[in-house]
Amino acid sequence: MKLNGTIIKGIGGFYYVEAAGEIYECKARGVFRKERIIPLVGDSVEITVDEHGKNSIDAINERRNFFNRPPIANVDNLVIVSSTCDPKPNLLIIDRLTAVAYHKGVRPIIVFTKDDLCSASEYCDKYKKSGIDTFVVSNATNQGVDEVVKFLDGSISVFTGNSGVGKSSLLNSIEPRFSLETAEISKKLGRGRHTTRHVELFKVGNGYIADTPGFSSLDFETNDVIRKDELAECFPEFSDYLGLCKFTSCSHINDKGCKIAEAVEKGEICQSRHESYVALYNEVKDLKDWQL
Ligand SMILES: Nc1nc2c(ncn2[C@@H]2O[C@H](COP(=O)(O)OP(=O)(O)OP(=O)(O)O)[C@@H](O)[C@H]2O)c(=O)[nH]1
Ligand SMILES: [Mg+2]
Ligand SMILES: [Zn+2]
Repeated sequence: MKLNGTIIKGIGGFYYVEAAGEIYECKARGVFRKERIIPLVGDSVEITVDEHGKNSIDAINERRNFFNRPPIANVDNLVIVSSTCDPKPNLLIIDRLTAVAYHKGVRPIIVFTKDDLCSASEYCDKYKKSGIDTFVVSNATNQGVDEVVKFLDGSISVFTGNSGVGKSSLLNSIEPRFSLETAEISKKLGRGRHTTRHVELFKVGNGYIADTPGFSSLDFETNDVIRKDELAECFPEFSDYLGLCKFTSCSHINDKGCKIAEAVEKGEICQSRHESYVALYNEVKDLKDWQL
């Protein structure tokens, strides 16, 4: 029997495909390995269901988009989860992820967790001002969780963020029957233990939400490089000023007659957002086309 479905999880060479309301354990056909195509969670696939349970993924439909980190395809919303404390937000990571999302045509959303421990208002204001949909929750009291659920309904959303920020906890707040494993922060290390070990899509309302393993700030790196001339467009709050700078070659760092630098000076653009822009720009400024 042939079916169309969605990969919801991949573990140890097996892929779990939801098709026609059932979940099928499948192996990818050898041809993918030969062509070095790695099926991703979120992939829309054609499968053959075998009487003896030897199901196979026969074809992967074209991806609308995909991320290397976390590895997932066909995403509507990249939900950047960040805790107000334990661990504190890393603004460069948040800003890198929002830029990568815009670059791929995916909507970034920021959710600040642990509002019961430390207030999220300072962070929330910063990102709302920057034109990014931002929510505040507490997984301890469930405050703010309903708004997130409503906002994400009907789409495919992916939770990403450092280890220990509360991605799995938030999914449990959304749907307690998921009972995902969560961790107490390892205070001694100053960062969370990696609790979640694989990417998995969960059905929530009329959409899906993926839990993913967190990363630690230290090993954060991305293959999703944005060229320097495309970077400013990945900061929505820059858009009103783009094209108005004195020089068309403006790098929007501290160039003479730069309208973006002026807007930062006047407090119209958040300074930390501009600092992240400069950091990301400096990472890629010397890369040659062939390195991208
Ligand atoms: N007080 C409080 N604690 C929270 C909140 N959200 C999560 N926690 C705690 O933070 C710790 C880490 O939460 P997890 O949900 O495991 O974090 P994670 O992002 O899934 O981490 P990884 O799976 O390692 O990437 C756990 O001890 C949670 O109980 C919150 O809103 N308030
Ligand atoms: Mg987790
Ligand atoms: Zn400029």
